[in-house]
Amino acid sequence: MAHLLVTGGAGFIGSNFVHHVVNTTPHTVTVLDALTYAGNLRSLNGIPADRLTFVQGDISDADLVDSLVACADAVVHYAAESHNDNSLSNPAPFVQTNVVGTFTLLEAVRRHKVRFHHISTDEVYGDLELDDPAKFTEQTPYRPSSPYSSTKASSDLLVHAWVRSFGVEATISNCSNNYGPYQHVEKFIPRQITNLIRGVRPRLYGAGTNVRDWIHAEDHSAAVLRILDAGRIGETYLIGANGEKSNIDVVRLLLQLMGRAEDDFDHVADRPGHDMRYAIDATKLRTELGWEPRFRDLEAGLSDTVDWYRANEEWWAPAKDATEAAYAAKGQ
Ligand code: NAD
Ligand code: TDX
Repeated sequence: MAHLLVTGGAGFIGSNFVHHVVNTTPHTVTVLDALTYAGNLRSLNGIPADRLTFVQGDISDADLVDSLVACADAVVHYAAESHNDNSLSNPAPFVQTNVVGTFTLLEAVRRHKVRFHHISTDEVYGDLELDDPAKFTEQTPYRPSSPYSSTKASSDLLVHAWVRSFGVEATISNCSNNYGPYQHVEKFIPRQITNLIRGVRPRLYGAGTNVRDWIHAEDHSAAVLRILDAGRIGETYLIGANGEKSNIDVVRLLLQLMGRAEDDFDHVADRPGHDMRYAIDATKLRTELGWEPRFRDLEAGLSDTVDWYRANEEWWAPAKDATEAAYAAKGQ
């Protein structure tokens, strides 16, 4: 049994990870989360009090971080500003949280010699052409496009440097696009599902031919736990489940699952600098650590996700109007 410090554990993927840890291991967890607009304490409902301690605070608060890291056996670092669109309108919090916050955590794990796992994204590798047979591997050069992905790339480079220069015991994972319960309504899939629940047409950026490589958050969590247990220090592992699909096909699938005509959506203004395609080759994770995804059928996974948003309107409704007002102001 171990005690994990999970940063960003009130966010989408962090909260899924905390549920996964509590359900599948004897570990106890402290969540450190600033509860920004993206954090939601209700995402941790149902977790027994003897397994979870919640601390509201900022990962850039060096004294607070030091005191929490001192009591942990391992840190799993999810906290970030995570939305590309927000990083285009206001990049400052992305630099602060994603770069300075990660630096603050690295200094604490260095002082206390605590195992560190850094959660990152496939977006650090830039994008691929639609007709390129290649996928991202651990050897793909960094080429981030947006303020968001460039700050995530910066944080990855800090982790590598702290491993090599100071002997910090860290691993990194770069995962593709996640879907599942507890995802904020600003993101593509929950935005369209909650629009459809409210009778509003889905909004597709540009032509909608951009491809994302979808993985269920539960599969991401299992992979992270596996890397924490058996990953080699200093190594990067790519996480993906062969879930490539164009945005327009995802929207058509959601329309079909929710009983609407498949052309019942609108094209809106494209995202500036919009990455065309992401695709992960997860061979290293599969062969070295024996991880395999459980959710292999995107349609079934999306159907479960639609059911979750239908059953949990009180979770997402408070954020919906403000999120849509901000999109409307940008013509999206
Ligand atoms: P999210 O926006 O849903 O959650 C982020 C959480 O971090 C929120 O609870 C927020 O309150 C917290 N937070 C933000 N700033 C903080 C700060 N300064 N101090 C403490 N807490 C702070 O994000 P997500 O989609 O769950 O992403 C989690 C991590 O996974 C991020 O590091 C992201 O880069 C990475 N990732 C996400 C995806 C994806 O598809 N969403 C894919 C690959 C990697
Ligand atoms: O309304 C929309 N319409 C639309 O067409 C929204 C919100 C998005 N899109 C498009 C843009 C992208 O091509 O859908 C795709 C997915 O968009 P997002 O959900 O914003 O995700 P993305 O930009 O791909 O980044 C996500 O995956 C990688 C996460 O938000 C990141 O945190 C993660 O690192």
